[in-house]
Amino acid sequence: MTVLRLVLADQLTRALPSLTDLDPEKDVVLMAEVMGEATYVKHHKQKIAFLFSAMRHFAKALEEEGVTVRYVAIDDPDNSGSLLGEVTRAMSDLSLERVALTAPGEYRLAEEMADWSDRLDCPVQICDDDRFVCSLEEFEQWAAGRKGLIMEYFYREMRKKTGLLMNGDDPVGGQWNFDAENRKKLPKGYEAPDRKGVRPNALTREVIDLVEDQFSDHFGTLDDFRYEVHRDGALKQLDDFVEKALPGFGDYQDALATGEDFLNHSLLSAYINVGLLTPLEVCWAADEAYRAGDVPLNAAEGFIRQIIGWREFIRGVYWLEMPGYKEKNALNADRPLPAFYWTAETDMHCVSEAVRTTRDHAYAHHIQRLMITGNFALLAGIAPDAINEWYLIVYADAYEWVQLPNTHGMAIWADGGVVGTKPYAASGAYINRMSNYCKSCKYSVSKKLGEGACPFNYLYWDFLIRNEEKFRGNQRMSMMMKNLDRKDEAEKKEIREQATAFLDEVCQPY
Ligand code: FAD
Ligand code: DLZ
Ligand code: SF4
Repeated sequence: MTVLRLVLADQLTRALPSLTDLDPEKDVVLMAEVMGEATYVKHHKQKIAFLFSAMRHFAKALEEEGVTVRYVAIDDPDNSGSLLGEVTRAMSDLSLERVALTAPGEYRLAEEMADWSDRLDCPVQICDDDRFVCSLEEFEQWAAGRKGLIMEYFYREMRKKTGLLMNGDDPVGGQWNFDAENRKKLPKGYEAPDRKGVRPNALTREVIDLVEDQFSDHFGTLDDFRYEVHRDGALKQLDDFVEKALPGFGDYQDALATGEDFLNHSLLSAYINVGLLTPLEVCWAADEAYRAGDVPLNAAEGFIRQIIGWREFIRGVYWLEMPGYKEKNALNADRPLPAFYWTAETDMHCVSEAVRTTRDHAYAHHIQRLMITGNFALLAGIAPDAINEWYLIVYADAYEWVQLPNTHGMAIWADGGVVGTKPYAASGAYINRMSNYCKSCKYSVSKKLGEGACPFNYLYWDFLIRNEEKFRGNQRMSMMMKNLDRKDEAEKKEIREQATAFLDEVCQPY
Protein backbone atom coordinates (compact mmCIF):
# COMPACT_ATOMS: atom_id res chain seq x y z
CA MET A 1 0.00 0.00 0.00
CA THR A 2 1.38 3.43 -0.89
CA VAL A 3 1.34 5.92 1.94
CA LEU A 4 1.38 9.69 2.38
CA ARG A 5 3.28 10.33 5.62
CA LEU A 6 2.56 13.73 7.11
CA VAL A 7 5.30 15.06 9.37
CA LEU A 8 4.43 18.07 11.55
CA ALA A 9 6.84 20.85 12.47
CA ASP A 10 7.46 19.40 15.93
CA GLN A 11 7.97 15.83 14.69
CA LEU A 12 11.49 16.12 13.26
CA THR A 13 12.67 12.72 14.47
CA ARG A 14 13.85 10.08 12.02
CA ALA A 15 12.62 7.34 14.36
CA LEU A 16 9.10 8.84 14.43
CA PRO A 17 6.57 5.97 14.72
CA SER A 18 4.87 6.96 11.45
CA LEU A 19 8.22 6.88 9.60
CA THR A 20 9.61 3.59 10.88
CA ASP A 21 7.92 1.45 8.20
CA LEU A 22 8.42 4.01 5.45
CA ASP A 23 9.04 2.45 2.04
CA PRO A 24 11.27 4.90 0.12
CA GLU A 25 10.34 3.20 -3.15
CA LYS A 26 6.63 3.96 -2.84
CA ASP A 27 5.80 6.35 -0.03
CA VAL A 28 5.86 10.13 0.04
CA VAL A 29 6.59 12.28 3.08
CA LEU A 30 4.55 15.48 3.26
CA MET A 31 5.77 18.51 5.17
CA ALA A 32 3.85 21.76 4.95
CA GLU A 33 4.45 25.29 6.17
CA VAL A 34 0.91 26.58 6.47
CA MET A 35 -0.63 29.89 7.51
CA GLY A 36 -3.27 28.09 9.56
CA GLU A 37 -0.63 26.75 11.96
CA ALA A 38 1.63 29.80 11.84
CA THR A 39 -1.18 32.21 12.70
CA TYR A 40 -3.82 30.40 14.79
CA VAL A 41 -1.97 32.35 17.42
CA LYS A 42 0.53 34.91 16.17
CA HIS A 43 3.70 33.03 17.08
CA HIS A 44 6.96 34.86 17.82
CA LYS A 45 8.95 35.47 14.63
CA GLN A 46 11.89 33.40 15.90
CA LYS A 47 9.61 30.47 16.69
CA ILE A 48 8.33 30.42 13.11
CA ALA A 49 11.84 30.88 11.66
CA PHE A 50 13.18 28.08 13.88
CA LEU A 51 10.40 25.69 12.89
CA PHE A 52 10.44 26.43 9.17
CA SER A 53 14.23 26.20 8.95
CA ALA A 54 14.32 23.00 11.03
CA MET A 55 11.55 21.52 8.82
CA ARG A 56 13.52 22.39 5.67
CA HIS A 57 16.71 20.83 7.06
CA PHE A 58 14.84 17.69 8.09
CA ALA A 59 13.25 17.39 4.64
CA LYS A 60 16.68 17.80 3.03
CA ALA A 61 18.14 15.05 5.21
CA LEU A 62 15.28 12.69 4.24
CA GLU A 63 15.84 13.47 0.55
CA GLU A 64 19.56 12.75 0.90
CA GLU A 65 18.51 9.36 2.22
CA GLY A 66 16.48 8.71 -0.92
CA VAL A 67 13.04 9.48 0.48
CA THR A 68 10.55 11.38 -1.71
CA VAL A 69 9.47 14.51 0.14
CA ARG A 70 6.67 16.79 -0.93
CA TYR A 71 7.66 20.03 0.78
CA VAL A 72 5.20 22.90 0.65
CA ALA A 73 6.77 26.26 1.48
CA ILE A 74 4.73 29.07 3.02
CA ASP A 75 5.12 31.20 -0.13
CA ASP A 76 4.20 28.42 -2.57
CA PRO A 77 1.43 29.98 -4.71
CA ASP A 78 -0.59 26.72 -4.51
CA ASN A 79 -0.32 26.47 -0.71
CA SER A 80 -3.88 26.01 0.60
CA GLY A 81 -2.99 27.39 4.04
CA SER A 82 -4.03 24.40 6.14
CA LEU A 83 -2.70 20.96 7.00
CA LEU A 84 -5.90 19.25 5.81
CA GLY A 85 -5.79 21.31 2.62
CA GLU A 86 -2.23 20.15 1.94
CA VAL A 87 -3.01 16.50 2.68
CA THR A 88 -6.06 16.75 0.38
CA ARG A 89 -4.00 18.33 -2.38
CA ALA A 90 -1.23 15.72 -2.06
CA MET A 91 -3.72 12.84 -2.11
CA SER A 92 -5.32 14.13 -5.27
CA ASP A 93 -2.02 14.93 -7.04
CA LEU A 94 -0.29 11.64 -6.18
CA SER A 95 -1.87 8.22 -6.38
CA LEU A 96 -1.47 7.10 -2.81
CA GLU A 97 -3.77 4.83 -0.84
CA ARG A 98 -3.65 5.98 2.73
CA VAL A 99 -2.32 8.61 5.12
CA ALA A 100 -0.12 7.96 8.14
CA LEU A 101 0.95 10.38 10.82
CA THR A 102 2.04 10.56 14.44
CA ALA A 103 -0.44 11.99 16.93
CA PRO A 104 -0.10 15.77 17.28
CA GLY A 105 0.84 17.38 20.59
CA GLU A 106 -2.18 19.66 20.72
CA TYR A 107 -5.76 18.71 21.52
CA ARG A 108 -7.00 21.24 18.93
CA LEU A 109 -5.23 19.37 16.11
CA ALA A 110 -6.01 15.90 17.44
CA GLU A 111 -9.69 16.80 17.44
CA GLU A 112 -9.46 18.22 13.93
CA MET A 113 -7.72 15.09 12.65
CA ALA A 114 -10.29 12.72 14.14
CA ASP A 115 -12.53 13.01 11.07
CA TRP A 116 -9.82 13.27 8.42
CA SER A 117 -10.48 9.73 7.32
CA ASP A 118 -14.09 10.62 6.44
CA ARG A 119 -13.15 13.90 4.87
CA LEU A 120 -10.35 12.41 2.78
CA ASP A 121 -12.26 9.21 2.09
CA CYS A 122 -9.23 7.03 2.76
CA PRO A 123 -7.70 5.30 5.78
CA VAL A 124 -5.78 7.63 8.11
CA GLN A 125 -3.46 5.89 10.55
CA ILE A 126 -2.55 7.92 13.63
CA CYS A 127 0.37 6.39 15.55
CA ASP A 128 0.96 7.11 19.24
CA ASP A 129 3.81 9.53 19.83
CA ASP A 130 6.41 7.35 21.53
CA ARG A 131 8.96 10.13 22.05
CA PHE A 132 8.19 10.32 25.77
CA VAL A 133 9.37 8.20 28.67
CA CYS A 134 5.82 7.62 29.91
CA SER A 135 3.03 6.64 27.54
CA LEU A 136 -0.38 8.25 27.99
CA GLU A 137 -1.87 4.89 29.07
CA GLU A 138 0.86 4.46 31.66
CA PHE A 139 0.23 7.96 33.04
CA GLU A 140 -3.49 7.32 33.18
CA GLN A 141 -2.87 4.13 35.15
CA TRP A 142 -0.50 5.93 37.51
CA ALA A 143 -3.05 8.71 38.07
CA ALA A 144 -6.07 6.43 38.46
CA GLY A 145 -7.56 6.43 41.95
CA ARG A 146 -5.13 9.02 43.35
CA LYS A 147 -6.63 11.89 45.32
CA GLY A 148 -4.07 14.32 43.99
CA LEU A 149 -1.27 14.09 41.44
CA ILE A 150 2.09 14.75 43.05
CA MET A 151 4.96 15.17 40.61
CA GLU A 152 7.56 13.89 43.08
CA TYR A 153 5.96 10.42 43.31
CA PHE A 154 5.58 10.22 39.56
CA TYR A 155 9.21 11.26 39.14
CA ARG A 156 10.43 8.44 41.39
CA GLU A 157 8.59 5.95 39.18
CA MET A 158 10.33 7.41 36.13
CA ARG A 159 13.73 7.15 37.84
CA LYS A 160 13.07 3.47 38.52
CA LYS A 161 11.77 2.92 35.01
CA THR A 162 14.73 4.52 33.25
CA GLY A 163 17.51 3.62 35.70
CA LEU A 164 18.73 7.24 35.58
CA LEU A 165 20.82 8.10 38.66
CA MET A 166 19.97 4.76 40.21
CA ASN A 167 22.13 2.24 42.04
CA GLY A 168 20.02 -0.85 41.63
CA ASP A 169 16.70 -0.05 43.31
CA ASP A 170 18.04 2.96 45.21
CA PRO A 171 18.59 6.55 44.13
CA VAL A 172 22.22 7.52 43.78
CA GLY A 173 23.29 9.53 46.84
CA GLY A 174 20.53 7.95 48.95
CA GLN A 175 18.05 10.72 48.15
CA TRP A 176 15.58 11.20 45.30
CA ASN A 177 15.56 14.98 45.23
CA PHE A 178 18.21 17.61 45.95
CA ASP A 179 15.97 20.62 45.36
CA ALA A 180 16.77 22.13 48.75
CA GLU A 181 20.37 22.64 47.51
CA ASN A 182 19.21 24.31 44.33
CA ARG A 183 18.16 27.74 45.53
CA LYS A 184 21.38 29.71 45.71
CA LYS A 185 21.61 33.35 44.80
CA LEU A 186 24.41 34.18 42.34
CA PRO A 187 27.66 35.06 44.11
CA LYS A 188 28.99 38.61 43.61
CA GLY A 189 30.80 38.89 40.28
CA TYR A 190 29.41 35.57 39.02
CA GLU A 191 30.09 35.08 35.34
CA ALA A 192 27.52 32.95 33.57
CA PRO A 193 28.97 30.37 31.16
CA ASP A 194 29.69 31.74 27.71
CA ARG A 195 27.32 29.75 25.48
CA LYS A 196 28.22 28.34 22.11
CA GLY A 197 27.16 30.82 19.45
CA VAL A 198 25.04 29.78 16.51
CA ARG A 199 25.48 31.51 13.17
CA PRO A 200 22.53 30.99 10.84
CA ASN A 201 23.51 29.24 7.60
CA ALA A 202 22.28 30.35 4.15
CA LEU A 203 19.07 28.33 4.35
CA THR A 204 18.18 29.77 7.74
CA ARG A 205 18.99 33.31 6.60
CA GLU A 206 16.61 32.80 3.71
CA VAL A 207 13.89 31.67 6.13
CA ILE A 208 14.58 34.61 8.44
CA ASP A 209 14.04 37.03 5.52
CA LEU A 210 10.86 35.20 4.57
CA VAL A 211 9.50 35.39 8.11
CA GLU A 212 10.37 39.07 8.41
CA ASP A 213 8.48 39.63 5.18
CA GLN A 214 5.39 37.45 5.80
CA PHE A 215 4.99 37.81 9.56
CA SER A 216 6.13 41.38 10.11
CA ASP A 217 3.27 42.12 12.53
CA HIS A 218 4.11 39.19 14.82
CA PHE A 219 5.79 39.71 18.20
CA GLY A 220 9.57 39.50 18.57
CA THR A 221 12.78 40.38 16.81
CA LEU A 222 14.90 38.25 14.47
CA ASP A 223 18.14 40.20 14.97
CA ASP A 224 19.76 37.73 17.34
CA PHE A 225 18.55 34.38 16.00
CA ARG A 226 20.62 31.70 17.71
CA TYR A 227 18.75 28.43 17.27
CA GLU A 228 20.30 25.33 15.82
CA VAL A 229 18.05 23.87 13.13
CA HIS A 230 19.26 20.29 12.71
CA ARG A 231 20.15 17.34 14.90
CA ASP A 232 23.94 17.71 14.63
CA GLY A 233 23.73 21.30 15.79
CA ALA A 234 21.38 20.42 18.64
CA LEU A 235 23.80 17.69 19.78
CA LYS A 236 26.61 20.27 19.87
CA GLN A 237 24.40 22.48 22.06
CA LEU A 238 23.85 19.53 24.38
CA ASP A 239 27.63 18.94 24.67
CA ASP A 240 28.24 22.62 25.26
CA PHE A 241 25.62 22.71 28.03
CA VAL A 242 26.92 19.60 29.78
CA GLU A 243 30.49 20.88 29.70
CA LYS A 244 29.95 24.51 30.66
CA ALA A 245 26.60 25.09 32.33
CA LEU A 246 25.42 21.82 33.85
CA PRO A 247 27.94 21.91 36.73
CA GLY A 248 26.25 25.05 38.11
CA PHE A 249 22.72 24.15 36.95
CA GLY A 250 21.60 22.92 40.37
CA ASP A 251 23.06 25.71 42.47
CA TYR A 252 21.72 28.54 40.29
CA GLN A 253 18.55 26.96 38.96
CA ASP A 254 16.34 29.53 40.71
CA ALA A 255 18.57 32.58 40.26
CA LEU A 256 17.77 35.68 38.23
CA ALA A 257 20.04 38.55 37.14
CA THR A 258 19.87 41.67 35.01
CA GLY A 259 21.26 41.07 31.50
CA GLU A 260 21.79 37.35 32.18
CA ASP A 261 19.30 35.74 29.85
CA PHE A 262 20.53 32.15 30.02
CA LEU A 263 22.53 31.66 33.24
CA ASN A 264 23.11 27.90 33.70
CA HIS A 265 19.99 26.74 31.91
CA SER A 266 20.31 24.23 29.10
CA LEU A 267 18.45 26.10 26.31
CA LEU A 268 17.47 22.67 25.00
CA SER A 269 13.67 22.70 25.33
CA ALA A 270 13.03 23.88 21.76
CA TYR A 271 15.17 21.02 20.39
CA ILE A 272 13.67 18.37 22.63
CA ASN A 273 10.12 19.49 21.85
CA VAL A 274 10.56 19.33 18.06
CA GLY A 275 12.37 16.01 18.25
CA LEU A 276 15.92 17.04 17.31
CA LEU A 277 17.01 15.63 20.68
CA THR A 278 15.37 12.89 22.68
CA PRO A 279 14.56 13.46 26.34
CA LEU A 280 16.38 10.29 27.33
CA GLU A 281 19.65 10.99 25.51
CA VAL A 282 19.78 14.38 27.17
CA CYS A 283 19.24 12.81 30.61
CA TRP A 284 21.80 10.09 30.04
CA ALA A 285 24.35 12.76 29.09
CA ALA A 286 23.77 14.34 32.52
CA ASP A 287 23.89 10.96 34.29
CA GLU A 288 27.20 10.10 32.58
CA ALA A 289 28.71 13.51 33.41
CA TYR A 290 27.84 12.92 37.06
CA ARG A 291 29.27 9.39 37.09
CA ALA A 292 32.45 10.68 35.41
CA GLY A 293 32.82 13.17 38.26
CA ASP A 294 32.35 16.20 36.00
CA VAL A 295 29.17 17.57 37.59
CA PRO A 296 27.80 17.49 41.14
CA LEU A 297 24.82 15.30 42.00
CA ASN A 298 22.48 18.22 42.79
CA ALA A 299 23.06 19.50 39.23
CA ALA A 300 22.53 16.19 37.43
CA GLU A 301 19.53 15.26 39.59
CA GLY A 302 17.93 18.70 39.27
CA PHE A 303 18.28 18.63 35.51
CA ILE A 304 17.04 15.07 35.06
CA ARG A 305 14.06 15.80 37.33
CA GLN A 306 12.96 18.64 35.05
CA ILE A 307 12.82 16.27 32.11
CA ILE A 308 11.67 12.84 33.27
CA GLY A 309 9.76 14.42 36.14
CA TRP A 310 8.17 17.74 35.25
CA ARG A 311 8.11 17.45 31.47
CA GLU A 312 6.52 14.00 31.47
CA PHE A 313 4.14 14.88 34.32
CA ILE A 314 2.97 18.04 32.55
CA ARG A 315 2.26 16.11 29.35
CA GLY A 316 0.36 13.44 31.25
CA VAL A 317 -1.79 16.06 33.00
CA TYR A 318 -2.57 17.78 29.67
CA TRP A 319 -3.94 14.68 27.98
CA LEU A 320 -5.63 13.42 31.13
CA GLU A 321 -7.46 16.69 31.75
CA MET A 322 -8.23 18.08 28.29
CA PRO A 323 -10.53 19.48 26.99
CA GLY A 324 -12.17 20.68 30.23
CA TYR A 325 -8.81 21.75 31.68
CA LYS A 326 -8.47 24.85 29.51
CA GLU A 327 -11.89 26.14 30.57
CA LYS A 328 -11.09 26.13 34.30
CA ASN A 329 -10.77 29.47 36.06
CA ALA A 330 -10.48 28.56 39.74
CA LEU A 331 -9.70 32.12 40.85
CA ASN A 332 -12.21 33.84 38.51
CA ALA A 333 -9.41 35.90 36.98
CA ASP A 334 -10.64 38.31 34.33
CA ARG A 335 -8.31 41.26 33.79
CA PRO A 336 -6.87 42.03 30.33
CA LEU A 337 -3.16 41.45 29.72
CA PRO A 338 -1.14 44.65 30.25
CA ALA A 339 0.57 46.16 27.20
CA PHE A 340 4.00 45.74 28.79
CA TYR A 341 3.82 41.98 28.12
CA TRP A 342 4.36 43.00 24.48
CA THR A 343 6.43 46.17 24.79
CA ALA A 344 8.61 45.49 27.88
CA GLU A 345 7.88 49.11 28.77
CA THR A 346 7.26 49.15 32.49
CA ASP A 347 9.09 50.56 35.48
CA MET A 348 8.99 47.10 37.05
CA HIS A 349 12.55 46.17 36.13
CA CYS A 350 12.07 42.44 36.74
CA VAL A 351 9.11 42.30 34.35
CA SER A 352 10.83 44.47 31.77
CA GLU A 353 13.85 42.10 31.80
CA ALA A 354 11.70 38.99 31.41
CA VAL A 355 9.78 40.46 28.49
CA ARG A 356 12.95 41.82 26.86
CA THR A 357 14.67 38.42 26.76
CA THR A 358 11.41 36.89 25.54
CA ARG A 359 11.21 39.40 22.69
CA ASP A 360 14.90 39.06 21.76
CA HIS A 361 15.29 35.27 22.02
CA ALA A 362 11.82 33.69 22.11
CA TYR A 363 13.21 32.37 25.39
CA ALA A 364 13.09 33.15 29.08
CA HIS A 365 14.29 30.75 31.72
CA HIS A 366 11.94 28.91 34.04
CA ILE A 367 12.12 31.29 36.98
CA GLN A 368 11.42 34.29 34.78
CA ARG A 369 8.39 32.48 33.33
CA LEU A 370 7.13 31.29 36.70
CA MET A 371 8.11 33.91 39.25
CA ILE A 372 8.10 37.10 37.17
CA THR A 373 5.61 37.11 34.28
CA GLY A 374 3.66 34.17 35.69
CA ASN A 375 3.60 35.53 39.24
CA PHE A 376 2.50 38.95 38.02
CA ALA A 377 -0.35 37.40 36.01
CA LEU A 378 -1.40 35.34 39.05
CA LEU A 379 -1.36 38.26 41.48
CA ALA A 380 -3.03 40.63 39.01
CA GLY A 381 -5.77 38.14 38.10
CA ILE A 382 -5.12 38.18 34.35
CA ALA A 383 -7.77 36.22 32.42
CA PRO A 384 -6.46 32.67 31.75
CA ASP A 385 -7.18 32.83 28.00
CA ALA A 386 -5.13 36.00 27.62
CA ILE A 387 -2.09 34.82 29.55
CA ASN A 388 -2.21 31.32 28.08
CA GLU A 389 -2.23 32.75 24.58
CA TRP A 390 0.73 34.99 25.42
CA TYR A 391 2.82 32.04 26.62
CA LEU A 392 1.88 29.98 23.57
CA ILE A 393 2.91 32.81 21.26
CA VAL A 394 6.14 34.02 22.73
CA TYR A 395 8.36 30.97 23.34
CA ALA A 396 10.11 28.90 20.69
CA ASP A 397 9.45 25.78 22.77
CA ALA A 398 5.70 26.39 23.20
CA TYR A 399 3.09 23.79 22.18
CA GLU A 400 -0.14 23.54 24.06
CA TRP A 401 0.64 20.16 25.67
CA VAL A 402 3.51 21.73 27.61
CA GLN A 403 2.56 25.40 27.71
CA LEU A 404 -0.95 24.98 29.12
CA PRO A 405 -0.39 22.99 32.32
CA ASN A 406 2.68 25.11 33.07
CA THR A 407 0.76 28.35 32.71
CA HIS A 408 -2.79 27.46 33.61
CA GLY A 409 -1.72 25.10 36.38
CA MET A 410 1.72 25.92 37.73
CA ALA A 411 1.81 29.69 37.19
CA ILE A 412 -1.73 31.04 37.54
CA TRP A 413 -3.40 28.17 39.43
CA ALA A 414 -6.48 28.40 37.20
CA ASP A 415 -6.75 24.61 37.47
CA GLY A 416 -7.40 24.91 41.20
CA GLY A 417 -4.57 22.59 42.21
CA VAL A 418 -4.15 19.84 39.62
CA VAL A 419 -0.50 20.68 38.86
CA GLY A 420 0.50 22.37 42.11
CA THR A 421 -1.07 22.11 45.54
CA LYS A 422 -0.75 25.85 46.15
CA PRO A 423 -0.20 28.94 43.99
CA TYR A 424 3.40 30.13 43.52
CA ALA A 425 2.45 33.61 44.76
CA ALA A 426 5.39 35.76 45.80
CA SER A 427 5.97 39.35 46.83
CA GLY A 428 8.94 41.56 45.94
CA ALA A 429 10.95 40.06 48.81
CA TYR A 430 11.27 36.73 46.96
CA ILE A 431 12.37 38.44 43.74
CA ASN A 432 14.88 40.52 45.67
CA ARG A 433 16.25 37.42 47.41
CA MET A 434 16.80 35.52 44.15
CA SER A 435 18.02 38.38 41.92
CA ASN A 436 19.81 41.69 41.63
CA TYR A 437 16.85 43.22 39.78
CA CYS A 438 15.58 45.44 42.57
CA LYS A 439 18.84 47.42 42.66
CA SER A 440 18.06 48.76 39.16
CA CYS A 441 14.35 49.33 39.71
CA LYS A 442 12.47 52.61 40.07
CA TYR A 443 10.31 51.00 42.72
CA SER A 444 11.49 50.28 46.23
CA VAL A 445 11.27 46.62 47.16
CA SER A 446 11.37 47.41 50.87
CA LYS A 447 8.38 49.73 50.58
CA LYS A 448 5.08 47.90 51.03
CA LEU A 449 2.56 50.63 50.32
CA GLY A 450 2.34 54.20 49.07
CA GLU A 451 4.22 56.06 46.38
CA GLY A 452 7.19 54.15 44.95
CA ALA A 453 6.27 50.87 46.69
CA CYS A 454 7.10 47.70 44.73
CA PRO A 455 3.83 46.64 43.04
CA PHE A 456 4.57 42.97 43.75
CA ASN A 457 4.26 43.80 47.46
CA TYR A 458 0.75 45.22 47.52
CA LEU A 459 -0.41 42.96 44.68
CA TYR A 460 0.63 39.95 46.74
CA TRP A 461 -1.50 40.97 49.73
CA ASP A 462 -4.34 42.07 47.48
CA PHE A 463 -4.28 38.61 45.87
CA LEU A 464 -4.58 36.94 49.26
CA ILE A 465 -7.37 39.27 50.38
CA ARG A 466 -9.30 38.79 47.12
CA ASN A 467 -9.04 35.02 47.26
CA GLU A 468 -9.19 34.59 51.03
CA GLU A 469 -12.26 32.38 51.02
CA LYS A 470 -10.76 29.95 48.52
CA PHE A 471 -7.46 29.67 50.38
CA ARG A 472 -8.72 29.33 53.96
CA GLY A 473 -9.28 25.61 53.60
CA ASN A 474 -5.93 24.93 51.93
CA GLN A 475 -3.50 23.48 54.46
CA ARG A 476 -0.49 24.57 52.41
CA MET A 477 -1.69 28.19 52.47
CA SER A 478 -2.07 28.35 56.22
CA MET A 479 1.18 30.27 56.82
CA MET A 480 0.22 32.91 54.23
CA MET A 481 -3.25 33.20 55.78
CA LYS A 482 -1.77 33.59 59.26
CA ASN A 483 0.36 36.46 57.99
CA LEU A 484 -2.68 38.03 56.38
CA ASP A 485 -4.55 37.80 59.67
CA ARG A 486 -1.91 40.09 61.21
CA LYS A 487 -3.10 42.95 59.00
CA ASP A 488 -5.87 45.17 60.32
CA GLU A 489 -8.86 46.25 58.24
CA ALA A 490 -7.49 49.75 57.60
CA GLU A 491 -4.28 48.35 56.10
CA LYS A 492 -6.21 45.82 54.03
CA LYS A 493 -8.35 48.64 52.68
CA GLU A 494 -5.27 50.64 51.69
CA ILE A 495 -3.76 47.60 50.00
CA ARG A 496 -6.95 46.96 48.06
CA GLU A 497 -7.18 50.58 46.95
CA GLN A 498 -3.58 50.87 45.75
CA ALA A 499 -3.68 47.49 44.00
CA THR A 500 -6.96 48.25 42.26
CA ALA A 501 -5.79 51.67 41.09
CA PHE A 502 -2.53 50.17 39.76
CA LEU A 503 -4.26 47.28 37.99
CA ASP A 504 -6.98 49.52 36.52
CA GLU A 505 -4.23 51.61 35.01
CA VAL A 506 -1.94 48.89 33.59
CA CYS A 507 -4.44 46.17 32.65
CA GLN A 508 -5.82 47.83 29.55
CA PRO A 509 -6.46 45.95 26.28
CA TYR A 510 -3.45 46.42 23.96
P1 FAD B 1 16.24 24.07 31.70
O1 FAD B 1 16.01 24.96 32.85
O2 FAD B 1 17.62 23.84 31.26
O3 FAD B 1 15.54 22.68 32.05
C1 FAD B 1 15.91 21.48 31.39
C2 FAD B 1 14.76 20.89 30.61
O4 FAD B 1 13.77 20.44 31.48
C3 FAD B 1 14.07 21.83 29.64
O5 FAD B 1 14.76 21.93 28.42
C4 FAD B 1 12.70 21.18 29.50
O6 FAD B 1 12.73 20.18 28.51
C5 FAD B 1 12.50 20.52 30.85
N1 FAD B 1 11.63 21.28 31.73
C6 FAD B 1 11.98 22.03 32.78
N2 FAD B 1 10.90 22.48 33.43
C7 FAD B 1 9.84 22.02 32.77
C8 FAD B 1 8.44 22.16 32.96
N3 FAD B 1 7.92 22.82 33.99
N4 FAD B 1 7.63 21.59 32.05
C9 FAD B 1 8.12 20.90 31.01
N5 FAD B 1 9.44 20.73 30.79
C10 FAD B 1 10.29 21.28 31.68
N6 FAD B 1 8.43 24.52 28.66
C11 FAD B 1 8.30 24.22 27.37
O7 FAD B 1 9.02 23.36 26.86
N7 FAD B 1 7.36 24.83 26.58
C12 FAD B 1 6.55 25.79 27.08
O8 FAD B 1 5.72 26.33 26.36
C13 FAD B 1 6.67 26.15 28.45
N8 FAD B 1 5.89 27.10 28.98
C14 FAD B 1 6.02 27.43 30.30
C15 FAD B 1 5.18 28.40 30.85
C16 FAD B 1 5.28 28.72 32.18
C17 FAD B 1 4.36 29.74 32.78
C18 FAD B 1 6.24 28.09 32.99
C19 FAD B 1 6.35 28.41 34.43
C20 FAD B 1 7.08 27.13 32.46
C21 FAD B 1 6.99 26.79 31.12
N9 FAD B 1 7.82 25.80 30.55
C22 FAD B 1 7.66 25.48 29.23
C23 FAD B 1 8.76 25.03 31.37
C24 FAD B 1 10.18 25.61 31.45
O9 FAD B 1 10.13 26.94 31.87
C25 FAD B 1 10.93 25.50 30.13
O10 FAD B 1 10.93 24.16 29.71
C26 FAD B 1 12.38 25.93 30.29
O11 FAD B 1 12.45 27.26 30.75
C27 FAD B 1 13.09 25.80 28.96
O12 FAD B 1 14.40 26.31 29.05
P2 FAD B 1 15.66 25.35 29.15
O13 FAD B 1 15.66 24.39 28.03
O14 FAD B 1 16.85 26.24 29.28
O15 FAD B 1 15.34 24.58 30.48
C1 DLZ C 1 3.75 25.92 15.66
C2 DLZ C 1 3.71 25.56 14.21
C3 DLZ C 1 3.92 26.53 13.23
C4 DLZ C 1 4.28 27.93 13.57
N1 DLZ C 1 3.84 26.22 11.92
C5 DLZ C 1 3.60 24.95 11.53
C6 DLZ C 1 3.53 24.60 10.16
O1 DLZ C 1 3.61 25.44 9.28
N2 DLZ C 1 3.34 23.30 9.84
C7 DLZ C 1 3.21 22.33 10.79
O2 DLZ C 1 3.13 21.16 10.44
N3 DLZ C 1 3.21 22.65 12.09
C8 DLZ C 1 3.41 23.92 12.49
N4 DLZ C 1 3.46 24.26 13.82
C9 DLZ C 1 3.20 23.21 14.85
C10 DLZ C 1 1.69 22.92 15.00
O3 DLZ C 1 0.95 24.15 15.00
C11 DLZ C 1 1.34 22.22 16.29
O4 DLZ C 1 1.63 23.07 17.36
C12 DLZ C 1 2.10 20.98 16.56
O5 DLZ C 1 2.27 20.19 15.44
C13 DLZ C 1 1.42 20.21 17.69
O6 DLZ C 1 2.07 18.99 17.91
FE1 SF4 D 1 10.47 43.83 40.54
FE2 SF4 D 1 9.60 45.12 42.73
FE3 SF4 D 1 12.15 44.42 42.53
FE4 SF4 D 1 11.16 46.36 41.01
S1 SF4 D 1 11.34 46.39 43.22
S2 SF4 D 1 12.52 44.68 40.36
S3 SF4 D 1 9.09 45.61 40.62
S4 SF4 D 1 10.42 43.02 42.63
